[in-house]
Amino acid sequence: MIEPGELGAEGTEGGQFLAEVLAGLTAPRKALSPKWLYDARGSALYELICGVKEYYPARTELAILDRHAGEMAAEVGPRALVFEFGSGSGQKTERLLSALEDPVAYLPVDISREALLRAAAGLARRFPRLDIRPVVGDFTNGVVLPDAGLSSGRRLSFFPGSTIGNFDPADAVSLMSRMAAVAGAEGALLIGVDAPKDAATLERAYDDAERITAAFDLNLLTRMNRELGADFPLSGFRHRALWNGRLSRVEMHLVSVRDQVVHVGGVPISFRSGESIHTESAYKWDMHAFDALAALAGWRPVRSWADERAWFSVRLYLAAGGRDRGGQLRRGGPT
Ligand code: AVI
Repeated sequence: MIEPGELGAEGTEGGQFLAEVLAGLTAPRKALSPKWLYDARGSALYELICGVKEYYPARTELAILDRHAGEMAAEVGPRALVFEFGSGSGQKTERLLSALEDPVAYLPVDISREALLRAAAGLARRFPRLDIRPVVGDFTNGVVLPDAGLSSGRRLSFFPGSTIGNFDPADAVSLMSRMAAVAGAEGALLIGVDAPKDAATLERAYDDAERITAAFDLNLLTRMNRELGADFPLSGFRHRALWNGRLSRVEMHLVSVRDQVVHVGGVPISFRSGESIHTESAYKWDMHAFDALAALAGWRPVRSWADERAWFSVRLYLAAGGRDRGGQLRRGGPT
């Protein structure tokens, strides 16, 4: 098995978790980055969420890939170098790699070492001739890929799962700009984007009846207790999902059920009853608005594939100013 590379000090978790938690919980509106939801148990719970009936994004995107991966691969061309920020379960990557013509390498980057190794091992069994170079690190903080010595066709940034929705718009532009820099002049971006829909469907998707999403959210308290010596009582908080139509996002919150004081790293943090920690936003993007967002990051739309209800789309962009497969400069909008 491939040993994963590590990012430098900038990318290690170390004291960064404590520093971010203290900053987030002493702010006027308590909030934490959703990236901390993904320890080993959090990653495993997220995989379970992808199977619950209320959580439509995962299966809808997989169906789009099943149906259209061949067309996506034809647009990307042969000998692609695929990099993926966040490695997920590898299921969607498997669909893409199977369709691509003679891909040269796959470089997944993930903050969770366990999830990264599991996904990379599965893909290595499935694609024994593919050069797989996993990197443990925080792609929200800057990443240099270990791609020395690799010559390839297009560099393709694969970002499925509507994970882009977990970034505020300005951060989403920064992240897609970073992808554009890594992908280079002939680069491509294939990205999963979830669209706005009725509030009830969205809130159920993030608060399923089996309470798996609640366990995923509450696991952040368990993680802080274990890794930071915090003393959050699990019974003192409940999970809540709400659709914020004004900002076009579903928000996850851990709501304090009473007035209480919790300690993190010896620092007392007071909660009023009903006060919450905002643990995740999942922005739902109108497709035209998303194309405009991607343009700010240097990407021009080429083509997109959606389900019948247009609930979710997988969108292909090329580096603005780059060339299409026929060697011609492309200026048009999406087909
Ligand atoms: C990883 N990400 C795209 C998921 C989402 O839909 O925002 C995380 C998630 N949170 C709750 N359910 C799923």
